[in-house]
Amino acid sequence: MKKHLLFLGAPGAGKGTQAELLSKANSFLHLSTGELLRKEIEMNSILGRQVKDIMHRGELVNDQLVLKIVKQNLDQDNKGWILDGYPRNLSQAKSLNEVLIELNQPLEMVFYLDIPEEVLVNRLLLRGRKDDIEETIRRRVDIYRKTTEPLIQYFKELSLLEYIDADRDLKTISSEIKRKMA
Ligand code: B4P
Repeated sequence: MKKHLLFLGAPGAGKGTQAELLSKANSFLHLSTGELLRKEIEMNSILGRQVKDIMHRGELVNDQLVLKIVKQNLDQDNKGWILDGYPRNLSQAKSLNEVLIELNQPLEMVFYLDIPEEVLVNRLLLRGRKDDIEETIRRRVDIYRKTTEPLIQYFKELSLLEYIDADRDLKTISSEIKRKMA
């Protein structure tokens, strides 16, 4: 079974939802950069204060800050891990590669969760998190198209990419993911 996994997809594609199910079932570390950054905001830490406005605008947080969080969390003796929401651009993908070489834990599979834009906008409006207002959602999608989407080709060329139709119910999607990583 593959145990070093990554979830890629637009905001609202269900990366967090699927990564949580899978990490619980296998006792893997679920490393969601979005979740870790939101915790820093809740705690009103120095980092939280630095990223609060950026996240509320739907923009990407500085690469160095995110890399620090990833390193702190991956540098542990984990049974396996699932990266959710990281990397989000080519520079983050290259930094990740260097970290994983250092840890001797190569990435084994990337699940690309594909979803039409109108479906994700509706999902996020329904969820109603602080950054789930229409203007911010459109901004997040725009940044995703420009900076994150090129990673699909990047991971395809590394023969790591697995395509998932994410416009289906949760159970159908998670069964397909389990089958592919088995
Ligand atoms: P994230 O926390 O990563 O959140 P996301 O992309 O909005 O959502 P995700 O795809 O995980 O959707 P979810 O499962 O929750 O990022 C938030 C912000 O953090 C970014 O905008 C950025 O500012 C910052 N950030 C994070 N990582 C960064 C990085 N590496 N670099 C720089 N900045 C970074 O699902 C959404 C909703 O859909 C939920 O309500 C869920 O219940 C529902 N849903 C899921 N699957 C469904 C299904 N199959 N059917 C119906 N509903 C479904």
